[in-house]
Amino acid sequence: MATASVDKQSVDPLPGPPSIPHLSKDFIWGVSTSSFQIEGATQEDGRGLSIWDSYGRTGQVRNNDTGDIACDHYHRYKEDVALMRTLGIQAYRFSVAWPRVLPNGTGAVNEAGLAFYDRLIDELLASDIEPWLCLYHWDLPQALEDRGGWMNRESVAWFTDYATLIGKRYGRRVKRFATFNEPAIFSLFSRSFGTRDRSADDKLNRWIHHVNLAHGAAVDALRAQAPGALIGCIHNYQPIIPSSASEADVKAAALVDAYWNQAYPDPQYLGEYPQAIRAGIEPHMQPGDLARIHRPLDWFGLNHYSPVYINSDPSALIGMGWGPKPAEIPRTPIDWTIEPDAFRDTLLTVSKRYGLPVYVTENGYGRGDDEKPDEIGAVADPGRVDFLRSYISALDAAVAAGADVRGYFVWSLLDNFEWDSGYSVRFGLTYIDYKTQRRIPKSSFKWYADVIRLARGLTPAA
Ligand code: GCO
Repeated sequence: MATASVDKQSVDPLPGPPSIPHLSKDFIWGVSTSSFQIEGATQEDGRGLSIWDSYGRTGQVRNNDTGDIACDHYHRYKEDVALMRTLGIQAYRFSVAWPRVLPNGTGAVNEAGLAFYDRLIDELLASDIEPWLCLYHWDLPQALEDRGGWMNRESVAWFTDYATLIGKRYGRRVKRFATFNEPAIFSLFSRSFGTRDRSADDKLNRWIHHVNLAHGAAVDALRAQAPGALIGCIHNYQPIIPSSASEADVKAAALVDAYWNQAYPDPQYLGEYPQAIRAGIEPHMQPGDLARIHRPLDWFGLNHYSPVYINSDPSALIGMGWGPKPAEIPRTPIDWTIEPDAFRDTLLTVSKRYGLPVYVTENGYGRGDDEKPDEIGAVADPGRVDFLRSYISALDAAVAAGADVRGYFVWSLLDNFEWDSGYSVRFGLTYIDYKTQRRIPKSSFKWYADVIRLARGLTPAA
């Protein structure tokens, strides 16, 4: 039986840098965050409610955690940008909270909300860090959910207005935009993925199509407002592995692959839905829709953690269940398998399939509540360092084998609100003491700073 690896709290010497002879000097190193997971200030300066504010009040998030304070980044963004400067990153990926700038999702604009992102963007630019702005990292305005959310085709128009506002306001200073973060994940999971409600399948198809249309329309809106901007979408693309060689498991895995990995990037980048889901999408398709979705893009964003093991469950949504993971594969403390070779293969797959420069917009290592400062106040996380080291080396191997990968962003700069797990799971290079909001860079922070300096031909910090 494999057991979850547990970090020692001692201050062992850090492992050396990864082997990256194939990465060019202008490879982009960064970190990623998202609005709801770090900002807090959910009831300040006119912000409207998001679906995650509502969900947090249903008792379904571990420990009843909410995003009300989170990392208090709304007030501490300067300190957080200073951390980024110390890291030496070239780019910072963040998202805008739609309900902060449009409290009702459409209509009246909240100037105070827009001004927050002005301050953040200006601080980044003054620090020589390129802002990478993602429009949607899951915090849909509750007011729009009340009107049917992504199930309503009007969502395409709502998202277009929002994209226009963002492009107009920030397009002179921001040159990198992503439309959505992991559309497959928020679709599958919020449409009861893995539950027994097969009747939800058609709703899922309708929802997917609307989000794809919203993506295409937002690309056009951003291009109109921010000429010369480089635009992409961010996908959570992982190998989907059948738990056994049985025909039913293999079939279930193939269908999950179509939904999880291809339902979004295929129409967005290639102009067609994967064969396996075409019939399901068809009833929601109107003439010209594929061309509306398939707008020219500049890059592909890949979020990758580990493969997904699937077996068949005919009664569940899209006929899948979570299959057992092979016992011999090592796991992170939150039980995600550590498989850097799968990362290398995925980079090769998406680079070849979509034919655009790939940026790894998320990769990282989660650990539970037992990650805390030791008696001298340091947070040693050798498990995270080993993980990042092996994944960055795998990235180099993918480049050596022909993948066009131009950047890598660690998830995440800070420990933060990890969706259903609340604050009980920590992904940061920086430890957050939620009682005091004190930020403590972990040993992985220093290690990553050294990796970046070495990669750029600079000497490591003392
Ligand atoms: C996702 C999101 C992040 C998560 C991270 C760790 O992939 O689910 O983009 O918001 O926090 O991936 O689970």
